[in-house]
Amino acid sequence: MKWVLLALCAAVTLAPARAEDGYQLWLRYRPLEKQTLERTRGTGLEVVTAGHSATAEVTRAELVRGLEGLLAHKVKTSDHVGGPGAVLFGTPQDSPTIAALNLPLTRAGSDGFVIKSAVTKGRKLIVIAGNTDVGVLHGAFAFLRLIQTGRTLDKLDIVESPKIALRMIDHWDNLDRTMERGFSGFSIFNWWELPGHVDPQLIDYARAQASLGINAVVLTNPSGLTTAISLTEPWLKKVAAVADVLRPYGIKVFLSARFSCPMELGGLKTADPLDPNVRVWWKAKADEIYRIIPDFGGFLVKANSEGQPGPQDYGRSHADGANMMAEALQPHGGIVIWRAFVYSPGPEDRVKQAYNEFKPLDGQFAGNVVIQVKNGPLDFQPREPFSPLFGGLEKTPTALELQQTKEYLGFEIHLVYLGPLWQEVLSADTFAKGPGSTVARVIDGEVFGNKLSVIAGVSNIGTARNWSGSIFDQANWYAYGRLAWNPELDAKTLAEDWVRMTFTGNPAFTGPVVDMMMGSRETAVDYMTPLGLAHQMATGHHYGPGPWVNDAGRPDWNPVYYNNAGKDGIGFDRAATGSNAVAQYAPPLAAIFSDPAKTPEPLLLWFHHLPWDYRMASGKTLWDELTLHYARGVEQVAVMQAMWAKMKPYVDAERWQITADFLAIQYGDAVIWRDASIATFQSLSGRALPAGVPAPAHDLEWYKTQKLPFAPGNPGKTASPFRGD
Ligand code: BDP
Repeated sequence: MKWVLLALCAAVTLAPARAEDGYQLWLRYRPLEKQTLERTRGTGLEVVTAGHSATAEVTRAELVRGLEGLLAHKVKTSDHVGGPGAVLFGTPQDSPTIAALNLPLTRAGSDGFVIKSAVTKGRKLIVIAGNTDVGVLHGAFAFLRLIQTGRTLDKLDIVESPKIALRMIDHWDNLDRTMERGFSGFSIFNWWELPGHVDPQLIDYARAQASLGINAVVLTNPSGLTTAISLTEPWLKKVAAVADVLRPYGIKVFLSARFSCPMELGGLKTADPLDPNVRVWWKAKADEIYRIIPDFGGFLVKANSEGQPGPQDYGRSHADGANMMAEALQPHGGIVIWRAFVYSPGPEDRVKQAYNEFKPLDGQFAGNVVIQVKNGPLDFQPREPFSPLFGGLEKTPTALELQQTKEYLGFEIHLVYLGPLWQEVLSADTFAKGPGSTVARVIDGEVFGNKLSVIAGVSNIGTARNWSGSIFDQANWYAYGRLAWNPELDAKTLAEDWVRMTFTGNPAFTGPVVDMMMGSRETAVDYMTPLGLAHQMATGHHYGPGPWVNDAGRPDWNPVYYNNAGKDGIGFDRAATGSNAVAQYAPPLAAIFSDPAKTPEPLLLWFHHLPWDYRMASGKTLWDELTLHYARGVEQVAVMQAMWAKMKPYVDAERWQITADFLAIQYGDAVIWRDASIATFQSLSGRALPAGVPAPAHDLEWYKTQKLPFAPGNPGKTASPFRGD
């Protein structure tokens, strides 16, 4: 017995404390592969700084941790350069050595950095400098990334500054720690224990965010009743404890603000923004917040959308509401981020509503208000055109809202790398001020000369050990952060960097895996909503298909409303013959989108209702093309599975397995998407399937009666974090 016990103990101690489970994200800092290690010999022997701020401390800790891990040697720390091979970091204010180097720091701004190979007193060193400690921290992470991705470290000469001032992550986290549309466990903000205890995971959270240059987070869900409580004093103290952890990493906190707070918290009879008592209430609330959190960022507001209270309840406009809050925050330097995600039942094409409500208010918003617009005019679909509010609002800064949590793209299960989707939006040309007025240049303030520039990503972060629910969803967090820093970066380069840092630099792995990632979004579009179809997800849960769903309670905004399929054809007519949504775009684009022959095929059915026999560019009929897209989507998931099977030797067991399991589920789901969609549309078109498209496994009636995995439930939307209830 004794021996058995001893043997068991030995087995336990021999086993690694934790296998690779994804917790370390892209900051694993595993030793470099041998050849690369050779190239870095003599670098990073000591980490030197004269700075003593909290930010300088975390920068030093990160550099030591990163260099020791990657270069597999001990790293000394010091406040002066003691020998060759040092990494010196800091600001010119703190370090005379850095000041003497005359670095091009003006180009680094307040958040950016310079990384430069230099020689002082005959010693070679690498300098990471910035105008602020936070800029230096960003530089330190960028430097570690250079090493992690195998770049050469000779003759470094890099100057970077972010193109967008506020690079935010929006948490849709409820105060009970459930997450709206969250698929990665519970909220990492443990409000119950705060402020008495701060979970150390928050430090790793801050490190990960800072490694991307994220500098603002909204901690609370803009939807939902609980947000009023978050503006009470006890809660603000909890928020202050989170802010204290994030501050050294250069991250400010924001909160969602419920418009009716003056009634719910202040006992007022109204929340009318023009009522003097309401204005006084908000001012007092802002003063209180800033007493507790002096560097508070401001409010995110969802008003008069999906049942949320707002100024229209009192016959006032979005501008009246936003400006009232802006007035309260303004003396403290805070801003209001007002969401443009609004729609209400009515005969108007839903995708036109946000533009219709906000365009007439352009010019009426206070200087510290930003209008936050989802990338497309509908709702985070696998594909939709960019929202015409980008380019449409000329006197009001627009913030771009992207969604990392894959509400409409298979939750945490389906492997979909969103880099290409975001790049498509950012590089889309609004033509607002002639060609080249891309969405990226609109939101960074260039096109209209806006002072405020904001980008926001709806978080996919939760308590899941791997943070995002799946390993590959970490890539969406990563790519978002890098694009927020520089919206002109290339999605493929970002995928390559992420793969190298997260797994390995072995080209036998990186090549196929990056290819898989790059194709994965189009694959999902193919099996879910090809050729410009949108919102074919069953009402409510947004996971599986329901192209036939036309539930009586909601006569619009359901899959049938969007596909508009009938015996005559399929698609939503948004040209002048239909809803004329095309007219919300600049004339050159409106002309393209008005004509089916000119509309890019990936957006064809978004803008046009066309007969099943419409001739596509390929010469095939629309029906044949549509069904071939569905079939191709499924085939591509099989290709992804086969490729991943071959990658087993290069990946640790745990991370390989979860990905393989999820791909297998994705395959089954893709088959259901294809078959349910084809069964639905075939019942209307009456056409035969082209060669290469398998007949659906069941008839339409069967799909209609299935409960799982695509039952109308509401995971993530309701209080339950569990799928399918
Ligand atoms: C939709 C989600 C819903 C959100 C809403 C929003 O389905 O849960 O509350 O967006 O952005 O995509 O406010």
